[in-house]
Amino acid sequence: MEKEPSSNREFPDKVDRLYVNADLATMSGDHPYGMLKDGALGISGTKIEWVGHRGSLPGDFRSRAGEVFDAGGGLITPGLVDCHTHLVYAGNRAREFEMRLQGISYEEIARQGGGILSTVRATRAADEERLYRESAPRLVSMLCEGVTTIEIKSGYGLDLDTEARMLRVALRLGSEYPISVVPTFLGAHALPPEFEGRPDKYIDFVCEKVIPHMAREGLARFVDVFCDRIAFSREQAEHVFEAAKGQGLSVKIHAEQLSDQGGAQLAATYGALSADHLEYLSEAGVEAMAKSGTVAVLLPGAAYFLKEKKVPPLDLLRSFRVPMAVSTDCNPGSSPAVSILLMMNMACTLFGLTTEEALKGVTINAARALGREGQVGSLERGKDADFVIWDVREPAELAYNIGLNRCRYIIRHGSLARPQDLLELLHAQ
Ligand code: DI6
Ligand code: FE
Repeated sequence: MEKEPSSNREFPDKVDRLYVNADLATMSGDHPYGMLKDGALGISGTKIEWVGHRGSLPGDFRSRAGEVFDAGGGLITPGLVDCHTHLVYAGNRAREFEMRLQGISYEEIARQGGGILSTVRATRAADEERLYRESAPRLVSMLCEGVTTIEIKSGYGLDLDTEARMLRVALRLGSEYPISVVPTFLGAHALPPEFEGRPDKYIDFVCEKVIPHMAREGLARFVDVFCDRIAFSREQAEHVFEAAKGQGLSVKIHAEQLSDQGGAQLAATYGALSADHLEYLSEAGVEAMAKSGTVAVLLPGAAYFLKEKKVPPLDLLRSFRVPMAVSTDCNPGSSPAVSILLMMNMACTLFGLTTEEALKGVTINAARALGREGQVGSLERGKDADFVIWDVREPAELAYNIGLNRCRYIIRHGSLARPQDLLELLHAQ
């Protein structure tokens, strides 16, 4: 018999607010979804104080709760975590989409100086205010679907000033909206035109000048590298990881998206929190990730948009017990997606995840990919009061619906908002 999650703790003398009349997908313990039917959730300040069955509340719970909130018979999940985005950029690549529809490949467009470099030109030309204004609507769309933690990468500047500007905009988004932003430096995303033919020189610049600057200024928590045949080699990635390590920053990698370069294996030896994409991941790569506890971040939006036929090696990832996360990869070239719910659906239909794996992938496992599993990703006492009230009966409905957003309330650090409040905040700015 699987154990149901329970609070194992007496109801406290006082909580600020008690949420009742909801099922809780706690995503903790070994019960499917950590499901707690007819649960109750007490918060104090910015933290979860108590999680348990409504039936186990003491008789005088009403006088011990500052407020009792009726969740209307809905479902409460942890706040969703989008652990891989390139949300801050200027312009768009609709024109390249049209080219691809005419048969020109993503790699060919990149080789012709389009692709990532066309977004680099637009982003370099945008000042901080414009970058902020172009990025905020994407962020708010995500918030409206219950995302309360988001990772945002740089990588469309490829020079010190623009990379720093992107990360400042990412942090500003996190201070103006109710969302926790985790900034990642992705200087090794593409080779900027001024370093054409000299990739090693660019990597030296990233390692010697830019990474120390980002670390000093507190602009990045992680360092990421795009390791593939149209980007950087394993050796170059290793150089970047050494520099990150020297600054005390953890690493991540875009690996095995278009070909198998052994990038995930390399990243695992550096204790990477995650390796992302992974369609071409080998068994040796899976084994190395299992050993280092590296999370596999699956990005079905990119596979869909690029019409990639190869799927990540799900059976191997499962049998080696590598935690799997799911994310939007929100970016203008390969995944112009802001819907984490749609990504859950695609992870199931395109990659073969179960609906429970999909929800784990955007909660506890995504939190792990950001080293935040102690704070967010599940409904447990002591964690941040970040959760979502959905107007659904079954957690499977979240991955099942296509384009239907049943999010009613978003609670982040204890403060409650409705999707319409967040849209109003956007339009008031
Ligand atoms: N992999 C991706 O899918 C994106 N970046 C990366 O390293 C693509 C980014 C773009 O095309 O703008
Ligand atoms: Fe990406």
